[in-house]
Amino acid sequence: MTVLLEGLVIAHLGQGIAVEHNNKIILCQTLRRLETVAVGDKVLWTQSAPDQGRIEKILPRRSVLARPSRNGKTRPVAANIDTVYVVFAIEPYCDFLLIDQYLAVSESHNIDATLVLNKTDLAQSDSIEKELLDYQNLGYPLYRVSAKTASGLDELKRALKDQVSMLAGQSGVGKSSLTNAIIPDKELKTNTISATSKHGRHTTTAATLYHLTNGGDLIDSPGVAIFGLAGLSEQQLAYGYREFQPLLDNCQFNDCRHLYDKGCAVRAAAENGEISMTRYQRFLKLREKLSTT
Ligand SMILES: Nc1nc2c(ncn2[C@@H]2O[C@H](COP(=O)(O)OP(=O)(O)O)[C@@H](O)[C@H]2O)c(=O)[nH]1
Ligand SMILES: [Mg+2]
Ligand SMILES: [Zn+2]
Repeated sequence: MTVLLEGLVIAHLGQGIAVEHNNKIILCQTLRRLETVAVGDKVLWTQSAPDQGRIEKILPRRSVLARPSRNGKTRPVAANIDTVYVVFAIEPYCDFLLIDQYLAVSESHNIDATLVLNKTDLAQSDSIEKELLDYQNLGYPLYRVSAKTASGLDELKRALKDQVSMLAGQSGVGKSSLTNAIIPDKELKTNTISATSKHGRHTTTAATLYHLTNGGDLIDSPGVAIFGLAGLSEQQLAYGYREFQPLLDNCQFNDCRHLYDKGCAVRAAAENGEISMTRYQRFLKLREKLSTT
């Protein structure tokens, strides 16, 4: 009789999938009929040889982020994420349109989102504070940190405890610096995973799940376009602006685009100051971007 064991997918390797079970890493293959396994997936597997196995089943996911693949399809990359930490900084510059995009994608995938302002050791600008207050009023937590001086990092680490998290943000804001500060033994762990795969190497461009010292997991996924707008519908984008949610039913028409539509409750709320006008204007920009992706 084959015994089904439970495991956690921590990385894709050249020769298979790294599944963690009882603190050991098992190199697994998947059944052909199985849908694509993502890092963070809980799976059932059977042993085929010492430290080798076959994934038989993917257990139900709390959440999943996918990247676009061929033929307009998507490919799951990271599963069971609880919170996305949207990292931004005064330098290169605060891209609030991109921040909104990350927040909207997270919201529409039922993943919590938290803001992380990095590089607080540099001179800050007052002009961004009003935007930040708007986000906080919407219930998004904000952490102010510096990967360089370690300021604020203890608070951030406490927030990462006991959940599965991922960092997101444009290039240059300090995601790698923060990841290295949060996971000081990252290289060692990566090498351990690589050692599992005798033939193929573990590519650092692939998503990898790391356990944090004080509990909780961080999925590191460099260069993966899982926060793109592709795959998001207009309705999902509107829903992704969480302040729109209670208004959406009040629009006069069911198929309201929240543009210049007659009786649009969202536009009205932005015009009379009930919701942030700058957020609404960025929604319109993202909406336009949607139609061209
Ligand atoms: N002044 C300052 N620079 C930082 C900080 N964190 C990262 N950097 C610098 O910002 C640049 C980009 O950092 P990196 O971690 O590679 O960003 P990533 O592209 O988001 O992974 C590097 O030159 C880092 O040294 C910080 O807290 N303060
Ligand atoms: Mg990086
Ligand atoms: Zn509307």
